Amino acid sequence: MRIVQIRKSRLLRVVAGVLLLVPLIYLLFTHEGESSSEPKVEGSHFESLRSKIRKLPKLVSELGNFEPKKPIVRTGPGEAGKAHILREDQQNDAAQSLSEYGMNMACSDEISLDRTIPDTRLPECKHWEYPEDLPRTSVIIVFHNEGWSTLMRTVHSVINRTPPQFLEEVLLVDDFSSKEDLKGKLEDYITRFKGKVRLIRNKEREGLIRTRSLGAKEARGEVILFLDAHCEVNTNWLPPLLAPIYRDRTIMTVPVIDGIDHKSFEYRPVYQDGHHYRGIFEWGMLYKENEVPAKEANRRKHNSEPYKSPTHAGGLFAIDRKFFLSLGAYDPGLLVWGGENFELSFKIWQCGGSIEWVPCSRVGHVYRGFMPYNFGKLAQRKKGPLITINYKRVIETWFDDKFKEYFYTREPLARFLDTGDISEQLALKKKLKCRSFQWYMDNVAYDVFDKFPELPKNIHWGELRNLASSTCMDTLGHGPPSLMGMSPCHGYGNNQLLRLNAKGQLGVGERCIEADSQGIKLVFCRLGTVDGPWQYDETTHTLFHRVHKKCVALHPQTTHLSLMPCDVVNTYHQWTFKELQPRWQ
Ligand code: UD2
Ligand code: MN
Repeated sequence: MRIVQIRKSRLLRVVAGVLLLVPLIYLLFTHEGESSSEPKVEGSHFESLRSKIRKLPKLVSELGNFEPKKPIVRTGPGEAGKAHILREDQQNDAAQSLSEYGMNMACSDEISLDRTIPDTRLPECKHWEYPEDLPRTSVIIVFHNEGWSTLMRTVHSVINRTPPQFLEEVLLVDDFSSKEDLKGKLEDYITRFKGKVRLIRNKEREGLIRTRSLGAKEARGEVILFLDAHCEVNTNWLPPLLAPIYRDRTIMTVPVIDGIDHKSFEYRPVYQDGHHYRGIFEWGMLYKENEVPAKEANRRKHNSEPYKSPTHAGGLFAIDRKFFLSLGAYDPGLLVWGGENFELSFKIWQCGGSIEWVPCSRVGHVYRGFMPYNFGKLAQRKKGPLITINYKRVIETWFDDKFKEYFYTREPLARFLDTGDISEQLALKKKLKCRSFQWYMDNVAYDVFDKFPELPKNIHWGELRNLASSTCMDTLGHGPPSLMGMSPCHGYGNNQLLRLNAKGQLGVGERCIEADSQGIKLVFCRLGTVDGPWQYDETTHTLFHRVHKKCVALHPQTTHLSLMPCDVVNTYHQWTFKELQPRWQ
């Protein structure tokens, strides 16, 4: 229904435009390409940022106008994006650097900063012709104690694979790194780029979120484009990201991310060939991806065209600088790391913009094994897990009450967290006349419910204590699939925080507890359902499995759990839920 309405109103506007600007008919009807965007919010604050007269990209039979004329062939370690395997006698250095940086810097250091990588795009991508007058761009790279060669390979790849007329600058923003080689040596090194690469430094640790906002303010380009400090941009990556923004300044664009192995630096796609994914979330605000729904995929004429996405992973995207700043950049109350991707996504969509993922733009990113840095002083000032505080700030600002409840159902302890003052965020939302979260769910993120349905309330939550042993059921820190175990009840934390919902699902974090002949197991929850087999009886204190018709029992003198024929007077079959207190109070 809504789509039809939108199309109609668009048609009216096009007709009006044609009458007023007859010479533009030629442009409107001779340029095949990205299907034009639907108006997001009628009469929105940002209407003036949309252009109806721009040239659109066009699919041509010859090579596209910004394609390299012939491929560069090089030989050496890691060339063509191949894995580079170190010798036995280098393994100590490799292990040491892996623990310091979360990636194998000993390996990266042996690979050329100008190495070649495979072109992972759909073949069709080589045949798009883009406007010649795209906006100039500041590529902003914020970093905190990153490895030298990965940081510089990011810069080299941008310089090597970007049409210079669109590259205003590469802006490096140092978030108070302490590593020696990121000091004077870095300043000397970038002089070779003759002013194209600029470096600014924070006077204290700000975290990546504030550092990006600072970079945006400092940038000189019309468009700003963020990259993590361990990326390699792929062939002809920039024009496809700029084309939608050029047409409509309220579109934020996101490249498709390839993986660079953190141990071998092999470059490889993470998505199955030809399949398109987009960013969504689950109700605990963990970032998830979903295959693009047919409704969205079919809206386009060509499979290599951009498609709309509810959200994005966070690291890599392009946006009109003034548009970003008019949205208040990132909420300055978000600390260090996490949740900013949702804040920006909700804000963009609800306040009249949109997000498009661009299959013809590919950028490699090193996914680290673990986070090598701590959160510094900023984290110590805050009580409670900082990332969850960020999530709470975001949902308290952008969710409607009904949706806030889903978050608190999934993260019961978050209710106790102090988000700080969000009145300025709420004022901005009002000022920009932003739409409700319900609107966003209905029109943009409609596929979230397919995977993560509305959450029924928790009937019980907290630690699950066995009456015989007085110990608690515990994930023991293992991931799924694994057996649940028992350990001393510690009254806080996530490993013992269980939730039994009104439909019988027993959850721990984003995971679920099920049972089979081997025992009581931690498993991946079945997507698309919030139902489960469990029933807790408050008088007998038993936890009953409705399918197997048995009860959860602890084996005496062990930590082994299994389903047994129910014995309501046996304390090994008896359990109590007790709500937890947050550790930070
Ligand atoms: C992902 C995003 C990342 C960011 C984060 C959530 C991708 C590929 N990456 O985590 O960009 O959105 O989710 O917030 O989508 N940094 C600082 N100061 C700090 C900490 C980090 O400048 O205090 C820099 C860091 O050097 C890097 C960038 O911020 O260049 C992102 O950090 P990350 O690579 O550790 O984050 P990642 O990829 O795990
Ligand atoms: Mn990263």
